[in-house]
Amino acid sequence: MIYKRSSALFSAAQKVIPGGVNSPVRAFKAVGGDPIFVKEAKGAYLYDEDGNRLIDYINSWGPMILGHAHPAVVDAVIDKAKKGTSFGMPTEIETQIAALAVSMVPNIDKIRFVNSGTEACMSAVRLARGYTGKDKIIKFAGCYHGHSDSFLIQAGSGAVTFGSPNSPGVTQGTAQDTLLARYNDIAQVESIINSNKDEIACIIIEPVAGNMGCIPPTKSFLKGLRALCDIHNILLVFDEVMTGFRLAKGGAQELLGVDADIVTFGKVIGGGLPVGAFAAREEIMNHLAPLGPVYQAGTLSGNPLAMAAGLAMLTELNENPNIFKSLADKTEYLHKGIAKALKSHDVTNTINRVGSMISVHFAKDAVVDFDTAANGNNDTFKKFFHGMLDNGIYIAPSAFETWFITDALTYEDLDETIAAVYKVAGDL
Ligand code: HOZ
Repeated sequence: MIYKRSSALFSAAQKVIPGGVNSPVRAFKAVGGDPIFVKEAKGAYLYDEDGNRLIDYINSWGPMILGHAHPAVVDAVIDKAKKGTSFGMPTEIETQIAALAVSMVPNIDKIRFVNSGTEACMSAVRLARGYTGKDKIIKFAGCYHGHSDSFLIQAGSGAVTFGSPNSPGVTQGTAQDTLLARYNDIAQVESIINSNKDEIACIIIEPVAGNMGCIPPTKSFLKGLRALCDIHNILLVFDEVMTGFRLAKGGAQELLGVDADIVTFGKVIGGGLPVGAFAAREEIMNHLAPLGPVYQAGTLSGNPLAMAAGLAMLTELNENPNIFKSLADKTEYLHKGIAKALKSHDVTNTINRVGSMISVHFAKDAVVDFDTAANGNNDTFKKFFHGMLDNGIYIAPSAFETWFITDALTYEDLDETIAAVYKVAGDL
């Protein structure tokens, strides 16, 4: 494929934007080459600035669960835009989407909208600290909860891809309040809690990890966390930025049958516009200003265009609950096809999948935490990435990311993807 115009646009971008991108994960630094500039997208396909059509497995890193430019979402945004784009005053649609979200997700009575998953997680931790009166938090190596200071400690996603899991600029004082544990290792979490008695406000976790590639929790791990939180008066925060409204109507809480105290959202909840949210039981949420003392705010929070997109998206999902099963079926089909194709060429791999999230780890052993994810062969990943791209398939340009399946993908698209893996596997 030819990427002449993309490369020219990238050169121009680098002169005025650091690294030419507004979020590091978009750069191709981990795989080599220049990032591809998108012209437009529709359904399961991206169309780049050079006129190539690509089957999209990033889907804006998760939000486009119905495919790009879904008519219900686009129409809702256009309609709203004609009536004004921001007021900094309450609007009825905020209550409509809040009521719908609260009805779909277990264990939440109230929800507050913000502008990104980063803001949602940052605010959730402040709320947990304000509610419990404790300072420390536990996070897991390889989990990524956005780029706010408390979370850039052994962070996944772009932070690990670009070699700054502990970013400069995060003060020692902030870092010391974030305690680090291994994903899927309940004994280690228990020992950290015992060494920090009555100091831990919350445990924050991606209930299905998606920022070190996809890593499912073991059956007992999340239940073990719930039990420890109950015993030690710690709040369990599920970062459902990726899993929310994707794995089930009620997200990972519903799919995995474990209750969280605070849940954060991003991606799908905004239908592709900048939306995040955090939610909890009433007694916790009432600690937020203006009702309570924990301050959190935003001029563009609950923005009418963003709320219109989110409401249209959640309405579609709510009215078509079979969609989650259909997405999972497509993902399983893809999993089986890719596994067969890689096996046909004896390529070492481990494929992890939960619902409509899937990752191919080029690792020999089970991938259950950050260390086992990092054991994957990055050279193989690079070749795989570029081979797939040459065959019109766009996956994330890093081994530490998840593929997101969209409802717009047909079984023909999946077959085209699997056929590409057969072609590429011979060169891995
Ligand atoms: N969680 C997303 C990637 N894993 C974030 C995307 C971004 O940082 O741009």
